[in-house]
Amino acid sequence: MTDPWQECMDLCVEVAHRAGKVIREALQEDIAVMEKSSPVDLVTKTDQAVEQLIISSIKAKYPSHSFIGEESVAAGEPSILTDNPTWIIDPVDGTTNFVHRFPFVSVSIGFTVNKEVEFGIVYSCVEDKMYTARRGKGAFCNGQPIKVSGQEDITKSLVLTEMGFKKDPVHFDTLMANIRSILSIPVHGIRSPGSAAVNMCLVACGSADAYYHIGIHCWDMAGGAAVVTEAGGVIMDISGGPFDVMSRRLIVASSKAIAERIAKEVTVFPCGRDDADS
Ligand code: LIP
Repeated sequence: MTDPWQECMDLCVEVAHRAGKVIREALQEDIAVMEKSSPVDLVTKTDQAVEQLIISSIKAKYPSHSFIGEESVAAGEPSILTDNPTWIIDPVDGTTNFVHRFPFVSVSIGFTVNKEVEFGIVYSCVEDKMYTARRGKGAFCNGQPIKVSGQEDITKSLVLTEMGFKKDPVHFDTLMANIRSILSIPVHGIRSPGSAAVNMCLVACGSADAYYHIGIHCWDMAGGAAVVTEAGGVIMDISGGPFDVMSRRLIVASSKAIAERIAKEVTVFPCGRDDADS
C-alpha cells in the first residue's frame, strides 16, 4: 500500500531546498528590516516572499489542504488547526539571525493530519542541513540517521532556551529567574542559538540535551517536533503534560528524566495560544 503522505513529504523537501536558496541569495543583498509586534520582533520581505513561494508551490498540487504560515497569520489569516491536512510553516525561523547574518536560519514545515504531525522538515539553510522525519520512520540530517544524546543526568547537560521578544517585567523577570534556576542545578551550560526549529534539531542530533521555551508559535515548533520525536527524544508541555503544538510552549529533551526536571524547575508565565481567537 502506498504511503499517502510520502509524496507530500518529498514535495516539502524540494520546496524547502528552493526556499533555502532564496534565503541564501537574500543574505548576499541589503536586507530591509520591518517591525511586527515590537522593535525586536522583526520581519523582512524575504520572510514574506519565501512563505508565498512555499504555499503557492504546495497549493498548486494540494489545493484542498490547509495552511498556517507565520506571515499569513501576521497579515490576518486565522491560525486554527483542524483535522484537514495542514501545512504549518515558518518561512524564515530565526529572522533576527537572518537580519544579522548569524548563521542559524531555517525553513520549518510541519504537516498534520487529524491534528497529528505526520512529518516535519527543518532546513538550516546557511549550514545546508536538511533535517527530515516521517512519523514512525526515524529522523535524518542530509539523509543520515540522527538520534538524541540519551543523556539522563541534567548536571551533565547542555540546555537551550531563547529570550523571545516580550520584555515586560512579568515575562522578563520570570524568564531570567528560570535561566538562573536551570543554571543553578547546575547544568554544563545554557545556549540561545536564535532559531526554535534549529534548537529542536540540535537536541535531535545530540548536540544539545534539552530545549525549553515559553512564547513561541506552532510554526516554530511543528517541523522540529517530528524531528526530535523520531530521533528518540521526549517532547512535552512546559508543565510536564502532553505537548500541544498550538500552546506556544514546550520542552524537548534527550530523556524523560531531564524533561521532567526542567518542568519542575521552570516557572510558567502566561503566553496565550495560537488558536486563542478561533
Ligand atoms: C523566532 C524563534 C526564536 C525566538 C524568537 C522568534 P522567528 O522565530 O525561532 O527561537 O527566540 O523570539 O520567535 O520569529 O524568527 O520565526
